[in-house]
Amino acid sequence: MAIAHDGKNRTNNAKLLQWVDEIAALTQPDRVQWCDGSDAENQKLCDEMVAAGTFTKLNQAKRPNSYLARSHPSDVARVEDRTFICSEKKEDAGPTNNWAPPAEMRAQLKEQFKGCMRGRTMYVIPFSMGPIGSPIAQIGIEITDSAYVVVNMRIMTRMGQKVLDTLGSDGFFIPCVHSVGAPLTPGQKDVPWPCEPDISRKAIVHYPETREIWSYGSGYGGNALLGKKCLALRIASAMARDEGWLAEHMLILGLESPKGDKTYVAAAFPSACGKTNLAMIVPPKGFGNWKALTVGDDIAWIKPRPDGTLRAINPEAGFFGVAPGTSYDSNPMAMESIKANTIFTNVVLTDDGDVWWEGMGVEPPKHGIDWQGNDWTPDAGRVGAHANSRFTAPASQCPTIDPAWEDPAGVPISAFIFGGRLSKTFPLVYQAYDWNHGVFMAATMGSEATAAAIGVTGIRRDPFAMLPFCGYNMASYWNHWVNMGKKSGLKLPQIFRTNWFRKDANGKFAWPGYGQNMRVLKWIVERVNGQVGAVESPFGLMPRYEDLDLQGLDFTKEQFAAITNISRAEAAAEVEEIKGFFEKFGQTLPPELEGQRQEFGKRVEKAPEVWKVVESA
Ligand code: SAT
Ligand code: MN
Repeated sequence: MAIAHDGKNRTNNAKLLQWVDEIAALTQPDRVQWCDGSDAENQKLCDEMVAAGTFTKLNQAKRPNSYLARSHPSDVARVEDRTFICSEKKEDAGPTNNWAPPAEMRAQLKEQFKGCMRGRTMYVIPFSMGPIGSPIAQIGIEITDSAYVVVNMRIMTRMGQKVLDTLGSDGFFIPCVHSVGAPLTPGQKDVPWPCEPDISRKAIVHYPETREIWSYGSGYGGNALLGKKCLALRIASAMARDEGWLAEHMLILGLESPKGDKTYVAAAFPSACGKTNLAMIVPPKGFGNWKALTVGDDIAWIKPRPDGTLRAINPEAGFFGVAPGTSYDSNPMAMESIKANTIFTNVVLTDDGDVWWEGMGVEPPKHGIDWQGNDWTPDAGRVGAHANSRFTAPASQCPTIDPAWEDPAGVPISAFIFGGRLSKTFPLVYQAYDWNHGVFMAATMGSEATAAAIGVTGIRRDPFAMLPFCGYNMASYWNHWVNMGKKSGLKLPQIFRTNWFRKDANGKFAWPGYGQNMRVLKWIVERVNGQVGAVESPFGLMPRYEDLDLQGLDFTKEQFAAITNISRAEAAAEVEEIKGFFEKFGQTLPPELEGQRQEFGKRVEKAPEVWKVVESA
């Protein structure tokens, strides 16, 4: 029986039409709907999800046009063990990715996708990662049987008819197939959050060589909104390697000096380091007339342009942010961004139809409904919002969104910043001596392994914050970065490492963090523009006390010492740990990085037992 298509006439791209027919024939949905991205289409889907119990409409006075969804309790995060990079050769996926032979994986997926959309609608979502028509943007088409995915993709990407118009009759697109993987038998009633109950059958699969994505069994953002981590990082990183650009897990921030000069930086941090907060940083009171403007909070696509600049776009159009801990103290701009037109997933529903989460900075409601749909009170002995509960909000709603955030040409990047959460050893900020030293600093970044993880020493490395997102061999990715530094005519950004999380002798954070990080950003901007001093340390170039603008902050030289002193023994342990880490990559490790490790070792050897920045000044 022919499957009814709604909106098929929206494109004449023969390849696309044929592919959609093939997927429909395989998955057997009840009907196919081509999405146009209109308000009317979105409203209809939201209304249908409210009727089905997938969505709860929030109080329209408190959160206009906003909804709450609750996931299945088993479907709350990315599934890294079920995420695969299926390159033809195993070594091309590298030691840090799950690999499976592509032919085998294709055969398995074909079985799993057979009839998997029965009883459901198959949606065809044309989307652009990046401003439509930008030379840095890419078009993807996601097929999904989840209306939740459609309405989230509409916020997170530029979606709908305009994309099909730009694609034209023979444009290139990245095909992305997604199913929640829980087909309905005739007459069976659907559940609000269908997904594959058997974890071993979930599969988030990438074919980097043929630029395809197939995702089965999960409705969670990172597994289902395929434009984000799957396309914009895993597939795009492989494209970037082949085509000479960078697809990075980075925020993009514009810093405007009181004189009106603008410097753009891109920054990568592992999770739980306050990346979204930094992307929307508000400079502290009395801090001149510096302005910080947001271009993106998660992903940057960066291309060398003919004038030698590296220009970055935010491929996304929305924020998919973690709710718990987001408050007017930690991130006021995020709070402003989610006042309306927002989808919340797995937070607490209050009795007056609003949302709440731990760390929201307001009194908990006396009673609410928790993320699992149960009655909840603050004394329940369990959290109300899931730790990975999320908001999906349009980036345009951020009060500090940069005027150039949708500039198709992108913004010029002058500095890369890499960070981690490290309680000792690592200073507040340091600058690379040169490009390869910066690549080394980024390749070895990470956060402290928690004390609870027995047997794990020191640092959980998360190179470039790309560990779960690099679509090919991590060491080859490092080599791609090294190669970028060899290209002639490029105005290479300066590279920095930061650590907001160092603790003092009493175990207290030695740096106030949050908005005060603007002081470090200012030093970075002034370094880039050659306006401020630095001294050489074993780690890199570091500010002296007088180089850091500490006006209005009561921060003594002793406190400064607590975030900048370097213990030779601790630094030497780091040199050794990196050796073990690099060994995992065998022959694929770029020799430049082992060379950098040895240089670092020599600087450490020469250092006094306790290296102090003030004495070197
Ligand atoms: O888990 S997601 O990939 O959806 C979001 C994130 O990790 O930044
Ligand atoms: Mn991320």
